Amino acid sequence: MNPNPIEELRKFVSNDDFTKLARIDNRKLYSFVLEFINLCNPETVSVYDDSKEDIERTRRAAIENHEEAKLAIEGHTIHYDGFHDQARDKKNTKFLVPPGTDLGPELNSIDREQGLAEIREIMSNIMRGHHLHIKFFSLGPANSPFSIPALQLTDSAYVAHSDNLLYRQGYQEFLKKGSEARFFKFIHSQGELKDAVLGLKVSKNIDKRRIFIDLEEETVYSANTQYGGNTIGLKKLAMRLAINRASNEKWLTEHMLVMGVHGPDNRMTYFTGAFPSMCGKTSTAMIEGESIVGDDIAYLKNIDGKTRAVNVESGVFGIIDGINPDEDPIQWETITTPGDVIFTNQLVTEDGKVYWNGKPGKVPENGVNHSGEWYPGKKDADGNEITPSHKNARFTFKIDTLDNVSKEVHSPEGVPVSGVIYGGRDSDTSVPLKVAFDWAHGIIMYGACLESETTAATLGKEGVRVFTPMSNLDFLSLPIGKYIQNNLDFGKHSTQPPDIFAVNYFLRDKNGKWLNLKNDKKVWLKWMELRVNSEVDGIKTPTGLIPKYQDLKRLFFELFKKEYSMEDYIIQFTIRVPENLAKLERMEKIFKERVTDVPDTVFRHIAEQKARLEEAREKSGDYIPPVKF
Ligand code: SPV
Ligand code: MN
Repeated sequence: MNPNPIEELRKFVSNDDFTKLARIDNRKLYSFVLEFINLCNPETVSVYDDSKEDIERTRRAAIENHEEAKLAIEGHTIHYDGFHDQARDKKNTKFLVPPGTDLGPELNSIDREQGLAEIREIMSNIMRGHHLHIKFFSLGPANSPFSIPALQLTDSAYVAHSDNLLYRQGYQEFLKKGSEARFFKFIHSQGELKDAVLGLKVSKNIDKRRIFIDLEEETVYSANTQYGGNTIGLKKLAMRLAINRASNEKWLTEHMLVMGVHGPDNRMTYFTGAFPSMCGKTSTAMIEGESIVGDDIAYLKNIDGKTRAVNVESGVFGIIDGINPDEDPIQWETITTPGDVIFTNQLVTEDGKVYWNGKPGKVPENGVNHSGEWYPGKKDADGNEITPSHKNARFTFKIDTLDNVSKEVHSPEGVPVSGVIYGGRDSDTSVPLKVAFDWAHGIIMYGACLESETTAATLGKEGVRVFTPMSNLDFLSLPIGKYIQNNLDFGKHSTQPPDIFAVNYFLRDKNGKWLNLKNDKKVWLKWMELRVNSEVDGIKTPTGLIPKYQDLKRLFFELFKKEYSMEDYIIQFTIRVPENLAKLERMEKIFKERVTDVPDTVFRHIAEQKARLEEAREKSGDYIPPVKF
């Protein structure tokens, strides 16, 4: 270690920036920054504090550095990721594990020394000719027992700009905490660049794309990529570090929305909800009429016996596909009015307008997108049609710009959690809505046994049913069995653990027809709100309690003036015994073969659910309508 790292840093930065660094009393920070300046060899370096000027400086840099181009609407910009860099790269995302550590077969890992050598070689001189941005953030609200300080080093002004929209500034937190700060560290480089459209540049050496996570040092390395899920340190990279830290400290880091649902007489009830990517998490969190606290990542703690949650973020990196003013009025408003919004991987026409798949209006005849010059019918090298925008094309904006943001969004104490929701993409098994018998039943049957069909949010084939406990498998940094045990234990430390619900927005009939409309989830949320306040009963089925027809009928009418028919209720809420049994078989096999340290109660709950289903089948057959229970 350099004996005097702060003095050494003087050579690389302006006087002002030097002062910013030196005011933070943290030698570990100086050493980290110096180490990576020496390794990556940037041409210039800037240090940013929380000031408006510095935030504006980053925004300008993204445009001047050809990482974002201005669009017709004031404040809007477009950024492109390379054609093969449009989603999280699971294959090249690895944990660096010391000898003797085994994260289990489902988690991707590499020997720590070997991984460090590989990433150091890739990152050696990687920032030659680039500008390095050094930025300070807080994961979670400032001055909060939940929050974690984080340091981001990146040579991408787009990443830095995204960080500014998505996270709370943390320079003041670093000043305050000084040498006590236990901060996460992120080091990212786009690597060598090549020309794309609109004068923008994209990462060239995709074969050398790596995201390596060092739990021991709480550091994540990301190289030769631009896509936000691979690069924005505080997002999914920090989430993996936080899951590990939470496990050591007995709290939870979850892939969850946080929202307030309005009940009768101005009652506000808070829920968290875990859904895999592209399965309705953001659209649930932003639903009209309710209050959004967060849409992607939550920290949950039991404080004085009460479960509370914060949104780790302060912005939204949301999917744009299909967004329209009728079904998504709140998001539509934000992305069509002037303000600080980054669009990624949409079609841009000559007049500087963006077009995305499913946007109302005519599909433009031409324009540019992530594939270059675009025209209708354009195909990729495998003969697949390239749509105007990528399915995983996104927008980024500050959460405060939403009309329905909760007033608790920055509350340092977080919000009290009354219900936890699990949801996946399931075309044929689970009913649209049910509530667990108790915490352990919910954690195991709805959380740990969650399956979902793959989407464009990760590279690879879509529509394949995969196991994703708590919608969190992509981000787990500890053995799955231990993570499930942590969740089971968490409920024991709450004097009144939240009720656990499962929703399924993707159920289809035998002919493949969707059984629900996108906005039916509004009804499900209202029912959950009543349920946690003991104002509606459920019907006991082998897989949990389901709503009564009368209650849903009333809610559909109150919300939409719609007559919800008994026929619809029956087809949606019929318990599909063969599919449920098949799922339990799959789960048993997965837990036996692919998961280590599975708590015994998991097998017990599976066996009990199986027995309940078999007994019901004896009595009422394979497909059991709710009226039979
Ligand atoms: C997700 O895929 O779950 C996202 C976007 O929220 S990403 O940043 O890619 O993780
Ligand atoms: Mn997510």
